[in-house]
Amino acid sequence: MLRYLTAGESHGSALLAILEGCPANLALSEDDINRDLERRQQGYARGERMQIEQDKVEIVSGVRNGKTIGSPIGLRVPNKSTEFFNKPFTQLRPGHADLAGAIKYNQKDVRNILERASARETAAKVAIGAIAKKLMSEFKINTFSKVVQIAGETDENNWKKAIDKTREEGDTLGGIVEVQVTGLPIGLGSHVHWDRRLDGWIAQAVMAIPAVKGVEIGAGFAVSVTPGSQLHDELFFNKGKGFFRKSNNAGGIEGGITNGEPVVVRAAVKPIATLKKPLKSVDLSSKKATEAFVERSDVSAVEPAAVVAEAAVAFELAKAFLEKFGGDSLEDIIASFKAYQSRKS
Ligand code: EPS
Repeated sequence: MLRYLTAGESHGSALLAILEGCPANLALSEDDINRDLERRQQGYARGERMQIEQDKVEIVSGVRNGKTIGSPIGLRVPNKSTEFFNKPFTQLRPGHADLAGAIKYNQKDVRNILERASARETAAKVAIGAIAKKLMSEFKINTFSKVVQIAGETDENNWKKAIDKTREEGDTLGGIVEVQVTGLPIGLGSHVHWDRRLDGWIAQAVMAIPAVKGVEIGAGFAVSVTPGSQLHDELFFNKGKGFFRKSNNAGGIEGGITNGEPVVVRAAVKPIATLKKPLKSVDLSSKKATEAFVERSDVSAVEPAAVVAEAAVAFELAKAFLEKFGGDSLEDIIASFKAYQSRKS
């Protein structure tokens, strides 16, 4: 089974990730991963931290002579900015993990919660997702993402204006991102049991990205107001194409299984909780009214969230792909995939 763990604090020495279950003989370089790390750092609403960091991965294990060898792949992304690591604070930030985390883990210094709750962790997730994407690209399965809107603005020029204004005001903004995966075979995931449904895996993975408050697949919440006659994607068949549809309201998944259409996932991302113009709050130590803690932050996490959601979805699809066609080497998987393709139609 494909699985991963991440470790590391936002201002600690580095972020770490281990990917276990990746087959042998996949060509993999640090550049394959660095491309996505660089994309995650981009964004008009990014703040000062991204001027400091230049995220670059070190592949510590699992790759030899440019190819995976089947052993766990260890990754390390060093942090350049570590100066806040020893700066304690107690003025809880509404919207962040501060209060719940400090109570749960019995911490007097909220820094012990902030450091791991920070969306900096998503650099490790993106590194893992880049490997999942590389594996799937061997089978012509490709993953894309985009920003759908920021603060309700669907036009890039308009959302940039909104970001400028919001930066001035010391406020933050949310929005919606979309991920699409093309080239998928019919048959990833399963209808037979709740914890094998692929839409369930995707929803969990995307909802677990910091700041995500809603996940939609295909028509999403619009299914509640669309009659069945307009919602369900009618089936067609011809010899060249095989089975096909003229619409994709199901978002590529029916009965928890890929149906051969692109998988389409959207996520609603809330505004970042650290505001330059702080909200009313309470001090964890004195219990007195205070303003929330202010630290350097971005105006919006929506642009990087698109790249992070892409990684999260790619990982879940690679996991489902290996469950269906899995083998210890890339050659075994290619043989299994070809055999399945040849009996499909
Ligand atoms: C982030 C690094 C962080 C923030 C942001 C994400 O750096 P710093 O806290 O040093 O400015 O820019 O953190 C959050 C959005 C958050 O919720 O904590 C990154 O690398 O993406």
